[in-house]
Amino acid sequence: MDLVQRAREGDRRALARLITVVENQEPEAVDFLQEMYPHTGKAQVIGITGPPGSGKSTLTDKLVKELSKRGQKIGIIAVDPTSPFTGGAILGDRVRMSDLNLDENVYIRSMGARGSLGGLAETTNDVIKILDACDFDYIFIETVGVGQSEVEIINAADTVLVVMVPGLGDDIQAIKAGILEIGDIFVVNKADREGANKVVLELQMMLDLKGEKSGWETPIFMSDATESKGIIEIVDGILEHFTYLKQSGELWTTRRNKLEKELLAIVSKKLYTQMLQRVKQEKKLNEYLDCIMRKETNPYSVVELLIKDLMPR
Ligand SMILES: Nc1nc2c(ncn2[C@@H]2O[C@H](COP(=O)(O)OP(=O)(O)OP(=O)(O)O)[C@@H](O)[C@H]2O)c(=O)[nH]1
Ligand SMILES: [Mg+2]
Repeated sequence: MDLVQRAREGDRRALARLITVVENQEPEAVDFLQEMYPHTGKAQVIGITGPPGSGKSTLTDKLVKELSKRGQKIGIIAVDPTSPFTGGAILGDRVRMSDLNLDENVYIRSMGARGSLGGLAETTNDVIKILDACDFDYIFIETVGVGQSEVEIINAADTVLVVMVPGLGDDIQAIKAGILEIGDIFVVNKADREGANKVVLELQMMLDLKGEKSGWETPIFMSDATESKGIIEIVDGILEHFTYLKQSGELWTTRRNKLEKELLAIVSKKLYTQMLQRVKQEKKLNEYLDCIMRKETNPYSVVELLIKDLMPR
């Protein structure tokens, strides 16, 4: 039996190996992804984002436990775009989620930025597909929401949950408007701390100001993740959002838009690699280089020549 079949039948070691093959973009990766593709599309992908230390991991841990209790299968992808290694934050996540490792309904995978950040977003997407094809019902992605690549990663989600906390500073306006745009669900965590109600009110005001552009009324929940308070309501909210997406047809249109971007990204990567390969094999390349060195021509003219030679009529 091949790796994909074994992983789909619940073999965790096969699953881990499969993810590694895809992460490292080993030659078999494309074959595996092709084989899995027909089995994708069923899972709800949930992105969890918010400021560092707001309780994303603690909250994810509790939400996942509740879903597992309901008999669901859950995959968790912990992304750390800032760390080229599996550094401190991820280690912390591992510790906090350690008892989830023993839950047979749950699979946890950490990903650090080994290559480019764009590459991280790309492989995250592929890892989502693998988990989806292996019949995980829910896939959680946790990332600190600041830079471009984090936004890209979070774009892979059907439902984006933004975690806020009291005491981020007096001015909640300081929070980038971007986060207001991407959130489908807001959670004010650390509600045991002073100022949680104020954050809820301010968020509500900002959401009202923004106005709803779809039929989904963005809810704001409060939680004390360490004490497991408010968890059931948030889980129900997450499920409700997926139902909304399916019933309104929004799931189809947004996934189709994402597919278009993904397809174009694959095409451009492939074209780029192939064209560059051909440039490198160009017999006249050395000759051109010498000519440029002797100032008989310049890089800009040579680029034009190279591209002209490569482009099929
Ligand atoms: N008082 C209180 N503390 C909390 C709550 N939720 C999480 N914490 C604590 O806040 C700290 C950070 O929690 P994490 O879950 O690691 O936060 P995070 O957002 O995943 O952090 P990074 O991944 O490092 O950005 C930990 O010490 C938690 O125990 C809460 O509801 N109330
Ligand atoms: Mg975390």
